[in-house]
Amino acid sequence: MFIVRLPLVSSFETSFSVQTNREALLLKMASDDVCGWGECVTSPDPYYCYETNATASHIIQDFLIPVLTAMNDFTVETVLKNFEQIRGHHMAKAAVENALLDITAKKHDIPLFELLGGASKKIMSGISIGIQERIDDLFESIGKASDKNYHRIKIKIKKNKDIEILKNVRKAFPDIKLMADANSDYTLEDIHILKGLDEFNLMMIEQPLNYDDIYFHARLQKQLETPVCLDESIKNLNDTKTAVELGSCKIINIKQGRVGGMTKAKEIQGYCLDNAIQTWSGGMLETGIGRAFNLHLQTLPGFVLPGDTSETSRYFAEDIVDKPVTLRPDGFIEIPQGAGIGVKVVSKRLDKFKVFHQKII
Ligand code: OSB
Ligand code: MG
Repeated sequence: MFIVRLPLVSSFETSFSVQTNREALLLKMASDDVCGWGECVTSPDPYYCYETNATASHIIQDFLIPVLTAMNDFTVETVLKNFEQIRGHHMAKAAVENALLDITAKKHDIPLFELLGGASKKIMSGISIGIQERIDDLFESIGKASDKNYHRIKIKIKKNKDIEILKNVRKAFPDIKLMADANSDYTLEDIHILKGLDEFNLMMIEQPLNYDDIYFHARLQKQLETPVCLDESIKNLNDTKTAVELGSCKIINIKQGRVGGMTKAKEIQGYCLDNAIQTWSGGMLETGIGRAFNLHLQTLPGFVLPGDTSETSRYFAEDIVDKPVTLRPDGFIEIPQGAGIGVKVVSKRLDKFKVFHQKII
């Protein structure tokens, strides 16, 4: 288990925090001579969800790894079955599942997307731009992203940094594919503000209401033309079914790291596909390891919308893996080549950015 701290090229402000670096918990697992990597999407703080690097480290060491060591023989499916005894902690589970999948694909000498049953294809790009102090800085970031042909641009909003800003952005960029992410900053009492979003032709409004709410989002969606997209509220397939049955959203942001890993994410996208809910792959400012998983995930058929997958240089001056993710001139991203996740951890850079290292078994 490693924790690395990578400085972000620019600070990232949301309605819940300002991040200046990405402190990522990484897992390295070995089986025979094959080595796999997983990334946990937790942060040091519980501001996006209750899991943190410390809780994930505890759950991984004291509960998840002991599940593995108690099994003589296992597959990813049987491991996930045995993980069910441990409630919640989806981010911790995803990190372990990710490493096991990387190993499995490498043992078969196939790319991860093939193991998942995805199609070999180029992946759409998207960028998530944090709340800016000055509107000129926001315009500059949007202009740059638009010039690079990002397939859609998401801006973070919060109360009092919403309608006026979106009005100005739409005036300056009438044609871009645009959406807004509120990270739970509103309640139904703010319906007058949220209804105001309808005039900006947004692809969607992401997670407007409380982080664990599904019911009130359904009341909201009935009153909005703008599609509601759920992020924080969806932790598993059951939440997805609840949201679909209640009509809480038209779109779901599937972060594999948030829902317990690639296998669970695949189940959710399959259910959404059958129920006419569009999905896309979200991001958590992952290092190149987590980003590679997110890229492979998007080869599955449900991922019809561009996700939060940007090029490496949008996040870090130097990442711990090679090759970095880059955008093609048409804005698409290639799936990393090679067995497993297809990116290689550069040990010199791991050493450079490492703030913690512990051997578990
Ligand atoms: O709500 O989607 C979010 C980053 C950290 C925590 C939550 C979110 C985000 C992002 C960034 O929007 C997505 C990315 O580019 O990785
Ligand atoms: Mg979000």
